[in-house]
Amino acid sequence: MAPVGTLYTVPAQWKGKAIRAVAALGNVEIALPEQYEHYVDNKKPEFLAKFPHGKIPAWDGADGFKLFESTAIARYSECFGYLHFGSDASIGCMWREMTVSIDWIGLDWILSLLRGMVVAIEVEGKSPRNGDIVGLASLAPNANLLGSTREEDALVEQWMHLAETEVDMYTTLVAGITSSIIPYSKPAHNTFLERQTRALNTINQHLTANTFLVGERLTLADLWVAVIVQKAVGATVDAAARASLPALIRHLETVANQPKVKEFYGDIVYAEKGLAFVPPVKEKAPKAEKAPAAPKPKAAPKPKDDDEEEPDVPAEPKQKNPLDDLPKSTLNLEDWKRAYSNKETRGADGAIEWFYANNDPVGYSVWRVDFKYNEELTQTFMSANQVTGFFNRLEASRKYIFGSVGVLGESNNSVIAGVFIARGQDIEPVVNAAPDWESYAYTKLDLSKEEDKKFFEGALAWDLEIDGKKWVDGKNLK
Ligand SMILES: N[C@@H](CCC(=O)N[C@@H](CS)C(=O)NCC(=O)O)C(=O)O
Repeated sequence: MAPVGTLYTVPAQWKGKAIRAVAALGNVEIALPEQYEHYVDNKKPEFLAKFPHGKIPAWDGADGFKLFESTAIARYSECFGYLHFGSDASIGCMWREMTVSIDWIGLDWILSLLRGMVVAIEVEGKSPRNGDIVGLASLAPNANLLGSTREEDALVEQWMHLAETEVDMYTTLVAGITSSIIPYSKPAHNTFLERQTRALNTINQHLTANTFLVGERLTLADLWVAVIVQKAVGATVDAAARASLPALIRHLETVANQPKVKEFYGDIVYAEKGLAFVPPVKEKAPKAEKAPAAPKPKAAPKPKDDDEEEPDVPAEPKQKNPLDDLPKSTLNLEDWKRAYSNKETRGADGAIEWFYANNDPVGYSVWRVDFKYNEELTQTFMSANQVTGFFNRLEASRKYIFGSVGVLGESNNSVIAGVFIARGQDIEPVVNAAPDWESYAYTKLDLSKEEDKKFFEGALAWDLEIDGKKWVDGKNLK
């Protein structure tokens, strides 16, 4: 059977995995885009024309139907089918207790469908005629993942919504504040964990008396809750928290290890310790003695006692940046950023070639960047978020710097590394706009040395390898 459509997702996307498992359970073939680069292709006009929100997962049906929002796609992928009169008007998915192998159906059936009362129908051996009511109730007829009744369907929605809004949202928020994408606040961190725990307890309690969330068999609620819990156990639901959630963990193991599900969910990675905020390393010497530094958008968050509230520090007044007083450079960093964005990275007439032809090694320096605390990294997507946070905090230096930094390795065994091209010969005035700049080590690269050149090019091309660890996700500061 030809694919029923294309699902825009990336392999690491949790909810994309769940949608793919739903399709697999229904023996429905869906395609993935031949080429899709996240944060690049989803910003292109042709993607936005189809999916104006510009996010994935996104569904592009072979029949032309477009859909975004993961829960909507998951529900739809459970039916991935449609009913239509003649060849047009679609009715949509429905509750069913049937193994449908319908070629042709009649009006009575459609009416019962509209009442949500469909029961098994088998009308075989007849071809639809022009103008007949033709039903393709489900391309995944055996999955029955929305339950068998209207009530079960509502219960599926209940658990999915709870997991989305009261579990997953807090995993995301905790990841955001601990990686400083959102300013850290201990009380907020505690509140997020408390709220998440409350929802997890509710699910755990239900699963203490029930194998599955709805009825006696696997539904979309199980797949959705499991994928959200799988993400959470690698981030916020650590060993201590899991100890009081045995039924939830048993459920996760059961669901994620179903053969057609495991193919997408992969191994479950359990974090021993939940995500924690790593405060920027403290200055040892007073900074007043140093050369004037780039202005900071905000004062660095002070390391604080556990119970202390985050101080609301006003931004410092703008000063002239001493980097502007450096002799004029022949390298225009904006031109480089454009070349990097628009050209292939490697090869003839590529961005790397452009850089070597236009580099000004006096006006700019090239640096290797390494995160100092790689042993604290857990899930690779969180490390990638950390890089985004670091780049966001370098905003005040954007016109003096270009960055290509990535996560290499796998969850619980990864490093953050990459390169910066920075104005001048000293990295500190360029990067100290970010309060956590000292959490990274900077080594000047000498592009006349083969080894340094290889590192530089690998980081630009996102194919760098360090000690056998391959590049899995990258971010650019442009
Ligand atoms: N509420 C959406 C969230 C989807 C979402 O945030 N997708 C992210 C990737 S995980 C995305 O596409 N981001 C692209 C962007 O922000 O430009 C859903 O559940 O589908």
